Amino acid sequence: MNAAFLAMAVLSGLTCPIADPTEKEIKRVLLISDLLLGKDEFCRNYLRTFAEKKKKKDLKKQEKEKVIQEERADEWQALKEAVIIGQRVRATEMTRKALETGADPQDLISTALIPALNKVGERFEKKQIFVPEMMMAAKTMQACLDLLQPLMTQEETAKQGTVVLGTVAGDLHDIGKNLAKLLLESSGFKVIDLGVNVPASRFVEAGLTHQARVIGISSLLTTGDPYVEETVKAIRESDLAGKVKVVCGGAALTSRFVEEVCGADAHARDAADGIRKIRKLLGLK
Ligand code: B1M
Repeated sequence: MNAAFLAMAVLSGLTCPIADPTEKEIKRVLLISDLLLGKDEFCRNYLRTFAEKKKKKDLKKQEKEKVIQEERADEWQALKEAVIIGQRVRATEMTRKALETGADPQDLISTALIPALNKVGERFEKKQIFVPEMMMAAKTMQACLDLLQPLMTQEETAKQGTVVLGTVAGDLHDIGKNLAKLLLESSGFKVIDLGVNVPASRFVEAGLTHQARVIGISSLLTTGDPYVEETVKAIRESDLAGKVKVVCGGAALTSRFVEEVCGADAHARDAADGIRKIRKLLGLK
């Protein structure tokens, strides 16, 4: 009522009201009344006031986002440390909490989980930790990935074709392969997972049985290089020749070795790079 009365009073010639300046509604009415009566040249007062308001609101929002990001960075750092030292229960609880507060599973993997295992690898190389600790870290990482999997796998897979995936003979590492599987499935591929320590003949057999469009080979050990070469050769010399694309990934491999020495179609630097290259090789968008 005060605001409506004030507007009418301004219309009747009031130029200097005595009113409560902290009342937002009163301030708004005065600004708008001046504007509508042509007393606010080029609407300057009106525009300045609302621009300032918007600026303050944006600033508040930015500050809030910064606090959330800082809190998240702290939480993810703690998660990374829990994976490094193999605290499975703590790490899975943290992952669950991060998901509840809106974290993106893909971000969690690339910002916290993978860097954690890289750190474990560094410590192992420097002989600061040994195989049992490395195993505890790997199991912790896998338990976290198990929580993320249902959120990343598409209901309707196989639209883009079938990928046969496995870790080469002699190699028992499977976290990277499992991650590649997860991403492939979430990108609409059907994945036939052959597991670890897979001989060349099984890759060929599965490729034929499942009419695969792609065979993905994972290899983490430098001692696995001859097996990668052997597997690609076996595929090229089988009935799959010309029908299937071969993509290799894993810490032990380089583009030069994979593409020039082994003759595979592509080297995947990481799981996302693998998807990009598979799409390109298959001519998919
Ligand atoms: Co092992 N290990 N390990 N290990 N291990 C490495 C690989 C090592 C580099 C550690 C080091 O010394 N710094 C080293 C290899 C050195 C070398 O050969 N040059 C090593 C060694 C020596 C060993 C043992 C021999 C140790 C021993 O017993 N003395 C032994 C080997 C056993 C065997 O396989 N026969 C061994 C055992 C183990 C554990 C069992 C304890 C455990 C594995 C558990 C498991 O996988 N279930 C383990 C772990 C955890 C590691 C490290 C620390 C981490 C590996 C990992 O999971 N990385 C690793 C050090 C390191 O890599 N920094 C190490 C995270 C994963 C997400 O990355 O696998 O590279 P990655 O996968 C990526 C990409 O490469 C790509 O996408 C993934 C996601 O981005 N990718 C693909 C992988 N495959 C793909 C397939 C595709 C596409 C993309 O197809 C389409």
